[in-house]
Amino acid sequence: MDAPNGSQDPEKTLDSQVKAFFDSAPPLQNMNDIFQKLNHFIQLNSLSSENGIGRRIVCVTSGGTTAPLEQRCVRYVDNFSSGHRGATSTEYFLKAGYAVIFLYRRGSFQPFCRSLPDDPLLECFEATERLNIQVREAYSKAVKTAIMDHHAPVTSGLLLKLPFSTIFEYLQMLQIISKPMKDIGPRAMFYLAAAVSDFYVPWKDMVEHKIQSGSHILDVKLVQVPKMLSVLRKDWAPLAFCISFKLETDSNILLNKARGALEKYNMHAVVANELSTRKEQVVVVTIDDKITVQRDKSKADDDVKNPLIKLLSQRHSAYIEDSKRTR
Ligand code: 9Z3
Repeated sequence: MDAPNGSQDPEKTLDSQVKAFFDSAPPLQNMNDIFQKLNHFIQLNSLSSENGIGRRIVCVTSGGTTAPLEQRCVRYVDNFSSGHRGATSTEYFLKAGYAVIFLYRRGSFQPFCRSLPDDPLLECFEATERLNIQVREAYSKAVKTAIMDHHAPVTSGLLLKLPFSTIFEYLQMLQIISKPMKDIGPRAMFYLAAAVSDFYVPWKDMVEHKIQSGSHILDVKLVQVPKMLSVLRKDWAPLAFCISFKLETDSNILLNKARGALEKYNMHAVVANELSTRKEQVVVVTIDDKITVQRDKSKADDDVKNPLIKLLSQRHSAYIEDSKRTR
C-alpha cells in the first residue's frame, strides 16, 4: 500500500504507537481457546524430543492481512499473498524436525494440499448411485497422501493451525504466540512470510456501517501500522531466531531494501524475493552474507522452500549452539 500524505505524527514514539494500536483493536473472540491450545502445544514440544532438550518450534506466518474500512466490515484493503510460501515451508519445517505454529489467513493455501486441484471437495469426490461419497480414481493417491501427511503432525501435536483475517487479529495473535515462545529462548524461530498491512484505520476512527456510495471520492484516513518486528525482537521474544521477508517488484532495489530491513528490525536473516520469480529463487540476506537459493530445476516437484528451509534450519542450529556458549 502507498503511504498517504502526512499520515503520521513524528513525535509519537514506537511504544505509544504500539499501545494505541492494541488499545484500539477489537479483542479476539476466542482468546482463551488460543491461549490453551498454544500452552499445551509448547509444553508438549518442550518435553518431547530425541535429545531430551525439547524440539525446535517455529511460528510460520502465511497469507495477507486485511485492513477493514468499516467496523461491520463489507470493504477492506487486502495484501497480496496466496499463502503458498508459508504452507509449503511448514511442510519442510516439519520434515526438518520442527514443531510448527501455522498462523495463516483464513481461506489461504494450506500445508499438504499441493497435489490437490483448486476445488478439492468438488473435483476429487463423486457421489455413487446409493449417494455414498467416494474419491475419484484419478485423485485417490493425492487425496490419501494429503490426508495422511496432514493427519500425522496434527494428531501427534507437531502442527498447530491458527487462522486470522484482519491486521488486528494477526498482530494480537503474534503477540500471544510470542509469550510462550519467549520462554523457550533460542529454540524458538519466527518465519514471517505473511504479507502484513502497512496502513490501517484505527478501530475508534472507523465508521460502524457500510460506507455509502454517492460521492466520487472515498475519503478514508489510514495510519501507519507500528513496526512490530522491532518490538518482537526487542521485547516479545528477544532470544528467538527471527526471519522476515522482503517483497519487491523492482529487482534493482530488492537487496538494498532487504539489507535495510535486516538492520532496522535487527533480524537474523531477511529473505528477499521478487514477485514474479519468488517460486524459483530467493536471496537470504544476513549481516555478513547474501546467499542465493534456487529451486532444483532437474526435479519437477522441487520447490525453492526445500533448500531455503534446509539453510535456515542449519543457521538456527548454529545460533542455538552459539547461545549456549555465550550464556
Ligand atoms: C513475502 O515476501 C512472501 O514470500 C510472499 C509469498 C507474500 C511473496 P505467496 O504467499 O507469496 O507464496 O503467494 N512475504 C512478506 C511480504 C511483506 O509484506 N513484507 C514486508 C515488506 O516487504 C515486510 S514485513 O515490506
